[in-house]
Amino acid sequence: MATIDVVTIFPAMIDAVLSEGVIGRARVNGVVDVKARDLRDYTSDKHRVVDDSPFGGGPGMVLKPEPLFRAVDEITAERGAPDAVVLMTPQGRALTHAEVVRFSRMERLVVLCGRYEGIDERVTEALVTDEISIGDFVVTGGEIPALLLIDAVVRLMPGVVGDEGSVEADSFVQGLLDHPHYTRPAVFRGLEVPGVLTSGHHAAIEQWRAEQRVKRTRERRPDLMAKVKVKEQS
Ligand code: JEW
Repeated sequence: MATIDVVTIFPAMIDAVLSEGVIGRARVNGVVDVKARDLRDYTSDKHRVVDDSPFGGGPGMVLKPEPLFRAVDEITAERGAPDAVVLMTPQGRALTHAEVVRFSRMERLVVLCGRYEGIDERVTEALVTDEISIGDFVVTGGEIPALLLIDAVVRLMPGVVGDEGSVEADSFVQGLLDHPHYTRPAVFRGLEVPGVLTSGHHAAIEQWRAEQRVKRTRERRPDLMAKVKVKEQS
């Protein structure tokens, strides 16, 4: 079974989110063993202190190296050497589908969630293999970024997503955005479903959906449109 060990000062946040839905079911079904580890459990002082002020001065606090080193040492002793130690950080490269695929093929993953201004650089230098960000916006800590990465990674593991969520049909895999979806009733508060979808004409429906995917992608994500064209040329 694949393992993902998450080191955090808020383990309950990780457990709560990853116990629900598709990922919760994958854990129950034995596809992946996700374990949230409380960074404070790896401190050695009475007050379980995980942070300290930065050398050189400045605002905020920095996560101390010792608890993080002890956490990774213990995970390694328990599980074996990890394939990757991922640090969630705004300084990392932005997560992509290709990176998610790479992590999904790993047997043992460790994810470190930062907090405060950051973590002691010696942790990054000695332990971290991948520094990952979820994009160019500000959040309060590494837990939600870690949850987002784990959600994306676990759903690609074999047996997690069935036919109802066909992984191949995904946006970003095909390189185009999805077409619009409608369900009953055919008229809701005077708002009608496009006639082609209720025509029963399957070829026309497929053509309409293909056109909608291209139109949407061109309008909303011209950057993706450029990549699709590159793919067709190569
Ligand atoms: C991320 C780990 C730990 C953000 C994105 N944002 C931000 C930020 C923080 C502290 C100092 C400076 C900027 C908050 N923060 C994190 C943010 C990961 C931490 C503290 C993060 N991906 N990952 N976009």
